[in-house]
Amino acid sequence: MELVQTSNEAIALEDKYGAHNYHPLPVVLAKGEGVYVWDVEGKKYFDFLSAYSAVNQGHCHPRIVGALKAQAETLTLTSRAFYNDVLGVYEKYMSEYFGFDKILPMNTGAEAVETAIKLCRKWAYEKKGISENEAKIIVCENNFHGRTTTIISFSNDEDARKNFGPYTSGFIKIPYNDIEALKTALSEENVAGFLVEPIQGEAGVFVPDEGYLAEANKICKENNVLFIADEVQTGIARTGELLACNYEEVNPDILILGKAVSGGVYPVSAVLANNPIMEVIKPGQHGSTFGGNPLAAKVAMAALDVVKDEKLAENAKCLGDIFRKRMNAFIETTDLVTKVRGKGLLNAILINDTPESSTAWDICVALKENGLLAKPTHGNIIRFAPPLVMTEDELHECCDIIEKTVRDFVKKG
Ligand code: IF1
Repeated sequence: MELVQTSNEAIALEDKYGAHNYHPLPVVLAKGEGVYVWDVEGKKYFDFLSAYSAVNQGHCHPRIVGALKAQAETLTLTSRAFYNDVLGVYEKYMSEYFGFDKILPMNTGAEAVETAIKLCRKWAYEKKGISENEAKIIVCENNFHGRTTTIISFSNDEDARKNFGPYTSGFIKIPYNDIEALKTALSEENVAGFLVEPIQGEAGVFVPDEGYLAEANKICKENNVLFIADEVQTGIARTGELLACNYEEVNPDILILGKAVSGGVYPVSAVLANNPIMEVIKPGQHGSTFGGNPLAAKVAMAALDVVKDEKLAENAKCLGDIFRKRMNAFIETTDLVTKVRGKGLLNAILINDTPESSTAWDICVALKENGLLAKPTHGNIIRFAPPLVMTEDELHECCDIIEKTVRDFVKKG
């Protein structure tokens, strides 16, 4: 097996042999441990992206890797053609951990979102009595729910959507954080569900008004419409609660999880619902080769034990408050950063330049030089999402790096 010796070699290989579906920051990572990653040349960085909130438990957490290794030497995949001795235990664990009757285990976040859409539609036809093929699901503008053809059908991000048609119909788009718009949409015929991110991550960490989720959930219930929470990015303690929905005591009808369910060690996602909804799925009506495999199940249980045992939600809440306090104080001293927003350790800063400018990107390159990895979301917004195992001292060190980098940064002419 060929080994990469230098970062440039790795970049050249990806450029030559890999599809160009990403534009990564120019850094080649070779090792991760906790809040740190190292590049091929051995330079150490704080990871302030956590693989888009998949590595909440820190890189290569020993308990999660230990669970992976043990199960990998025992039984990795049986398919669902047969039972195995892990899946039922995992299903019970997840149902009790998140407070639902049942789980439908999948692998990626997008697969879980697709599963939730299918579940919602089938429930609408078989329980709500909507005429077949007429079900509508309300979604929000500037959403991000994954990259399958159906999901990008209701995206308004031209990069994610253009030239991937023809598109899937059956979706109503409304502005995010707008209860009146939701009420209007709910008055339309054949509405089956409302799919929403509790905080819009990719859109730039948009935190809705206090009470938005609770009011949205309430009017959905009043209209017999399923409230579907996509907590793929906001879940698993990222925002300072186990689920962002917990801030408003919202119990979604369908909960979508992914990313940090496994601590970034293995692709694991899940859809959770109570029996009146989940029971519309009968044998042979949905599935996946790897969905709920023993390896995924053991890894996920270890990863979720870590969340509880290491009190990651409490830590995220506490460190998030410290982070925003420091950034707000810093913003008073510079005109290059205009705002910080977020909840727990899902935050973003707004750079005082146009979305089309390269300023946010250039700042991220400078942050990299100074030992901290982050990446812009859209244009002039930089997302900051470190692993939730970070200590207060490490967070202050990261804030020092961010502040120094911005202070020293001179906008390119
Ligand atoms: C990319 C960010 C994007 C998600 C929510 C479902 C999914 C995601 C709320 C799908 C995935 C990832 C995808 C990755 C970059 C990252 C991301 F917001 F997290 F930064 F793109 F918007 N629901 N988000 O955030 O989960 O199928 O990827 O497991 O596609 O570039 P997935």
